[in-house]
Amino acid sequence: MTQHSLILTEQHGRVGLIMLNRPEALNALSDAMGHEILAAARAFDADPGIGAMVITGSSRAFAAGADIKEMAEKSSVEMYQSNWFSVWDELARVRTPMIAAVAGHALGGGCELAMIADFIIAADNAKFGQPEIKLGVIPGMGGSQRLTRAIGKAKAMEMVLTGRVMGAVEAEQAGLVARVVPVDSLLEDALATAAVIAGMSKPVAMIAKEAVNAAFETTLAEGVVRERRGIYACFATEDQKEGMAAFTEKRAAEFKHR
Ligand code: CO8
Repeated sequence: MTQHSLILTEQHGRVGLIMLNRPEALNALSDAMGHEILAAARAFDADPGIGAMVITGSSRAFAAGADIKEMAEKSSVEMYQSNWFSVWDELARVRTPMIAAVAGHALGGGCELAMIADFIIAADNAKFGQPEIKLGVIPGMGGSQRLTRAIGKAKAMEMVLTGRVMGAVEAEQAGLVARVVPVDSLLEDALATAAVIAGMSKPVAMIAKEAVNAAFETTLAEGVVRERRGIYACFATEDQKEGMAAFTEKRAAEFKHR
């Protein structure tokens, strides 16, 4: 385990784990914490020995939002000039698959951080919400966009306009989370799921992530073109040859790039 000032990181085989570690503030996401998370994610991304990542908080709070106390007195000009929150755009560009393992509060920036990850596994006590409107602001880390794409306009609009919090079961039914698991087995489950991904070819997993993400950013026709380019690129890897040879030879694939 490596202790940073606001996060902890660990390596579990080929899985990189990032744990938010600011319990006294329910993991409120300060600017410094954002930079630590980005640096850790980039280090795992650049490491060929890491094939997937998990980001998690505590059983009480994944993250209760961006740090309200840090932002409260900021001016609009300061935010513009420092490009406040752009660190989160950089995190969304990390190419290694990332799972958010969410227990407890995932509010405001916490919900947005979970949605920046590639998918969410939620504990049964998870609570998702975009309560910014109660503070006189709106989501600022992509929440109005990612939540709407994840659960549709009706529910997203209701949550963003009222600040209503959604429990884990509703979040799964709405398509915000992939799966709900008991809080005590959340991390184990997320690490096991990440290990499955990390057992695949890393470049192929990156191409797959890029293809699914294209569905959020482009038209269907453009997305299909990107997918097609992605699969042609797979055929340039040794791992495609190995994966298909292993199938024919009725054995497990031994991917080179994992
Ligand atoms: N920021 C800073 N500190 C926080 C935050 C936060 N988001 N959330 C909790 N804390 C702190 C509390 O202030 C408290 O500290 P202290 O003991 O020093 O008073 C400590 O964490 C524990 O919190 P509570 O005592 O409130 O714990 P409860 O169990 O009673 O309540 C809640 C838990 C319901 C989660 C409550 O803490 C809460 O409502 N937190 C705020 C949730 C929220 O509004 N989040 C959205 C924040 S705004 C945002 O994320 C995006 C803003 C976009 C701006 C765009 C700019 C470009």
